[in-house]
Amino acid sequence: MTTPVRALVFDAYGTLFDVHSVVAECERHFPGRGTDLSKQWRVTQLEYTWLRSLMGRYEDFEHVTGGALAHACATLKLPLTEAARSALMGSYLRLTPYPEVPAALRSFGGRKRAILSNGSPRMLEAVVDNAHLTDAFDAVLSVDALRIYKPHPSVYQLAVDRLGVPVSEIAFVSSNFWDVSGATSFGFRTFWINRAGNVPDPLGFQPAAVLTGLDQLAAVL
Ligand code: LAC
Repeated sequence: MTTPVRALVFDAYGTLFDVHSVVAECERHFPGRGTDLSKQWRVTQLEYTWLRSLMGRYEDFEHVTGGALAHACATLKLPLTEAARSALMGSYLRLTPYPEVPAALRSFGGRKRAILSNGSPRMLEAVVDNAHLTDAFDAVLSVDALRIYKPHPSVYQLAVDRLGVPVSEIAFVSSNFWDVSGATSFGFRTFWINRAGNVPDPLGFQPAAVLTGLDQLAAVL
């Protein structure tokens, strides 16, 4: 018999909130290039989290996200004015949740629910509050307390420590396969929300289940 799941821990960006909801704002400043910029921005943002963690040179996610935006624009030869920079960074605080997310978060009975994210506390508070989801979580946990990014094992341990629930009773949910890999390696039971039909990375770790939306999770716990 599998151990019951007493707590659910969710990744934020790309899992609950659509990072590509910035496309419209990107498009407003750089017509025809919104999708390219959004993709390049996200990929660079993640690379910088890994680089900074490996170098032991933590700067918070807002700093990383701003640097990634500047580099993505330079790479794509898009002139980034201060006004565009400010508007695009602001749009990151208002990312929209995926459509099924608000109702799904309320379908898990009495289980604890937490966010565990690379986001800075300020960014997470803003995005959760803007989506009217503050009441949907028992805790919003940021790597900022540790000054290192996912998938360092200490980040996943933070959820165990803060929730006071054993590793074996926590389900970790992410759309980012590298995050699923890190969480599985750490010891969590993991669920991959693969909305985009992505190919799993061959890192040697498999989730307990692959779902195409958060609304499918309650049925498999
Ligand atoms: C997060 C990034 C990894 O929310 O999406 O932690």
